[in-house]
Amino acid sequence: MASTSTSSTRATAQIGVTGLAVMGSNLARNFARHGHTVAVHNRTHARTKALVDEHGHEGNFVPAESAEDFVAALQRPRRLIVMVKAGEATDAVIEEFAPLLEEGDMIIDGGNAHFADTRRREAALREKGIHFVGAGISGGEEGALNGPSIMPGGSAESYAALGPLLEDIAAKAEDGTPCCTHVGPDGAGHFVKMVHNGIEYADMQLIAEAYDLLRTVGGYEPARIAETFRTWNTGRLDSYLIEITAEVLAHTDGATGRPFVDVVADEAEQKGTGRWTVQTALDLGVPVSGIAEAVFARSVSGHKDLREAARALPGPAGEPLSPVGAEEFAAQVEEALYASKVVSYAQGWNMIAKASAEYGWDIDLGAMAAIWRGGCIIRAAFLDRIRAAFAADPGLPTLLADKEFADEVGRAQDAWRAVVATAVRHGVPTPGFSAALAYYDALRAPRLPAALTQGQRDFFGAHTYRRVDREGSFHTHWSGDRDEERTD
Ligand code: 2AM
Repeated sequence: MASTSTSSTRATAQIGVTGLAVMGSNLARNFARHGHTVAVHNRTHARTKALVDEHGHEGNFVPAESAEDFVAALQRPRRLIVMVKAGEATDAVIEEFAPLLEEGDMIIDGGNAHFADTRRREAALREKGIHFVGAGISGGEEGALNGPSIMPGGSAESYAALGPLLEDIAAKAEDGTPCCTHVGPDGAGHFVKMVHNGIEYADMQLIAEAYDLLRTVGGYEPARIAETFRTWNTGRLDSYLIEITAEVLAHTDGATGRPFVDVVADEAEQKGTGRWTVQTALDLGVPVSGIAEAVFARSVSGHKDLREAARALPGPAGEPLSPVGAEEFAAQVEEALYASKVVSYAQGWNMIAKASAEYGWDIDLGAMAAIWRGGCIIRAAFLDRIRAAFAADPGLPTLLADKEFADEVGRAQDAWRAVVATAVRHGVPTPGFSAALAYYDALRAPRLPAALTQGQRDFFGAHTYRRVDREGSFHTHWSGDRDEERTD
């Protein structure tokens, strides 16, 4: 039951949550429902009061009006979760609480912080002996309450004291294991959360393209497409995003009686984690074309002015397929969707591997798949197979090199090519499917035209090239005798 806090508050709470908007409140309730005593605090006390008034019966809450009371309510080492809007608010809260904490205490940032901010905050607090844990939390409001996927970074020492509590409230995978693990030092947790969101963007874009093709080329109505997705959801595409897609497509708008999807403005918005993923991938030099195309596709949709200006451009006169042809086509789209999905996950995992090496995080790649099996937005049956692929070979250079995935994608390639070709013929934009297929073809190509690119670079900028038959760097005297010189 809720008790009233005073400045002589006894330290009874195992965990504290400050920032009690929906995510923070739900996380606090999740801890309380699991039998933990939770200190709760919010800049505006009314929110704290509302939480305890409405949900006090769910467990033990210790409401605190002042920062001092909040800190005093926490058992040591103190575990203080911050659930405020990422950015300046996080720094403001850290500034407020850090002076009240002691060595060994922990500040856990459960917001969607940029991993570079988390690295900065972790380093600054480490100097004061305070652990700073950037924890990615996925699953939205519902997940926060009933079991999210949690990706904590920070020191191993902090995880020893914090991990069991987080694992307690995290989602559980089908085999019962918690969807929470220590990802790695400093910003590793927020980094993988960012990539999780990037993969989510790619998944959503691929699903949207599948819908567009079924509708525009296949001639299916939204309700029929919902049925198709429901069927796909019983197979290898079994996932939360496919499941909710079917729900959205089956929904009829109450006001007009039209399919809901037809009354929504077709301009996709974004909060920024997809963009961060692509910006970071560019810095790391990792090709995440599936995620990039997804971010750009949202951007294109939002450019009303450009779309308006281009509306009169001619397109092909593609007729919808016959009913029999449409069914065959739908089966091909399932294959294209699956193969493209494997590619975008392969790219996401490459990005995690590269960052892990770059920052010395030593991330267990299979464990990331394991903790995304439940709770989070990209949860899917298929993640257990990614876990298994890395368990079989922790040094796997790409998911596409795993025998099972390689066989499956190889079997899908004819359908995949047919779908992309059909999309092009009908003038349906499929940047996700197309980019994934181009990546697949680029990786398997025995020779790439990059050799020509190198020649051009050497021609205009003397940038030099390497040869296939000899060691060293070379430059050709393009403007003179065209003799070759070794430059290293
Ligand atoms: P509030 O209720 O006092 O506005 C989401 O906005 C949550 O973050 C809310 O709980 C909000 O508190 C809190 N928040 C936003 N900015 C903050 C800041 N600078 N300091 C403390 N809490 C903040």
